[in-house]
Amino acid sequence: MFIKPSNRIRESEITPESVYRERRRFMQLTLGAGALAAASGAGAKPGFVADAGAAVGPDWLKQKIADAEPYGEKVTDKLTPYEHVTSYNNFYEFGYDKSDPAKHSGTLQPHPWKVEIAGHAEKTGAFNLEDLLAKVTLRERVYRLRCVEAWSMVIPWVGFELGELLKQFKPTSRAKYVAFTTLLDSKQMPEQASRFSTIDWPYREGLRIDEAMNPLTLLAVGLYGKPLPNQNGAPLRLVVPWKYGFKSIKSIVKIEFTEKQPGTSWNVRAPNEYGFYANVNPEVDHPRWSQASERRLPSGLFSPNIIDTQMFNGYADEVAHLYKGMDLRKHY
Ligand SMILES: Nc1nc2c(c(=O)[nH]1)N[C@H]1C(S)=C(S)[C@@H](COP(=O)(O)O)O[C@H]1N2
Ligand SMILES: [Mo]
Repeated sequence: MFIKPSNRIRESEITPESVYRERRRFMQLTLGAGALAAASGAGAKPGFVADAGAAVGPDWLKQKIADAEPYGEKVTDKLTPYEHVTSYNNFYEFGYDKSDPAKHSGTLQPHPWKVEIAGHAEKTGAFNLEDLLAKVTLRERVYRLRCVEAWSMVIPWVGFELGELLKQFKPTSRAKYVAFTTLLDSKQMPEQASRFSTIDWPYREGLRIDEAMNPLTLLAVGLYGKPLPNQNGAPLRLVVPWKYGFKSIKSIVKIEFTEKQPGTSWNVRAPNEYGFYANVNPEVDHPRWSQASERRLPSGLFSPNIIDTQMFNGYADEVAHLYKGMDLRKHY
């Protein structure tokens, strides 16, 4: 199928500076696509895992993602190249090394996909991904992603505001939190069958309802203008850019409105190390390492690219009000 290029910028909105940035961004997108082609073709670079099956999806989804227009964030950070975003991952359902998800996630079958909406809402049920996406606006949004392990990336996601979806189900006044669950299926996610697993599967995450409704909170279906590769959480994953990466749960099959704070995988496993809130905070260290700085990828032995970590990962203007009066040392 022919995927028509989208009209990514309106003439009326542009200034010379934004024209430049837009063009540069578009070139980066094109480079990303080139890297993908190289990786899946015969001439894949040695040392780079050819992510077989990465960024494939049905035509309707490819078209929708290609048509998504930029939201227009003022993120000036350099984008992390596609091959790093898709080969350096945390997705423990496929193994514990950063390279495992790209190598082993070919067993995941992201299409077709259903998501169950449950709990305290007027409307609940199981919905096809395609039907859910028919009612939302996809945008490209460039966000920093800061892992609790003190590395970070800058990723051009394609997704929609979680709040836009949640409102359609009319949550009741008892809906104080939103809980998310990843697929549970050891045939598709082999590490779930391992006797040495550190996590009680399925992977779970949660947000307070006001965090879930914040316009920054995204459900992503793509990156670099293409459907999400399996290793990045195909076909649907959360992105909460002011929180540590483990909150951004992948391959979601269930979204539930709850009255009580839900259990979340890392918090349940090591509550003294990983909090429910997990807001990026350079002043509150992890018990075993500092959170004051981070390694921005790509980073190498001779150019480690260490930068200061920002409060709320640089999104304080948008989200600090959510935590007014809270002790962020206690609620880490
Ligand atoms: N289901 C699931 N979601 C997950 C994880 C995981 O192991 N399983 N890892 C988390 C962590 S620790 C991070 S840093 C991000 C990494 O996302 P990325 O690989 O797309 O960069 O995914 C998060 N979502
Ligand atoms: Mo992480």
